[in-house]
Amino acid sequence: MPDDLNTRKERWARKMSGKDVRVERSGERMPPGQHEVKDFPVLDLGIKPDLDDSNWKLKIHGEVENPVELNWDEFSKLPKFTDVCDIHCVTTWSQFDMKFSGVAFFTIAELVKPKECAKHVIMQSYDGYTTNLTLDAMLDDDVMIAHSFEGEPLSREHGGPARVMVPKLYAWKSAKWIRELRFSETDEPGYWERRGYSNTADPFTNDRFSQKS
Ligand SMILES: Nc1nc2c(c(=O)[nH]1)N[C@H]1C(S)=C(S)[C@@H](COP(=O)(O)O)O[C@H]1N2
Ligand SMILES: [Mo]
Repeated sequence: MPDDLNTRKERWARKMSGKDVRVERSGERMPPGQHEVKDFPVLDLGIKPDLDDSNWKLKIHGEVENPVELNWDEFSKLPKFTDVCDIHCVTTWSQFDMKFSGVAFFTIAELVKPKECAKHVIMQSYDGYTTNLTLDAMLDDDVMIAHSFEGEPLSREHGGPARVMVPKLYAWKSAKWIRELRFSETDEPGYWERRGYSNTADPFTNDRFSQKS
């Protein structure tokens, strides 16, 4: 199902050229069991961390050659791109044509240089939330650390100053108020993954819950 890394890298390079490019997919646009909304609902654990340019930091570490801790200034200087994506929440709402700008996860990976053994990325947020994905899923060309939505700085309720966006998967994989990205050899289920939600979270295969009984 996923394209090979070179194909994604080529698409990513095109995105970095400055045009707004829609996330590419084929087939039906609305995943099974979803309905369309227009009001960008807010969903989280109820804690909305008070962060701004002065106290936000992003630590990127684990199985990498070059671990870094970026402050806002350093993060802001990384190359950015804009993408238009659809968002699918497991609670059945989907919203189309959401325009986010941010730093591609590809750019982050090139900066820290994952070791050969790195296979998973564990995301940790300022509100205590965690979620996990394979490095392969994170290296899709549309995955970004987003800092703006529709041309405005990302609001606090939607995870500002910066959140992960993984548009092709259910939105619980898109950690708001991102604090740490840890590259790992082994998988580590996050907050919802430990509570029965799917590890892979693909809306198009109705992949909502863990298969384990
Ligand atoms: N830090 C953090 N990120 C989070 C969550 C959370 O509780 N804390 N909730 C997740 C869930 S379940 C969803 S559906 C999306 C919702 O993002 P939104 O509030 O911007 O719509 O954020 C995800 N990221
Ligand atoms: Mo959610």
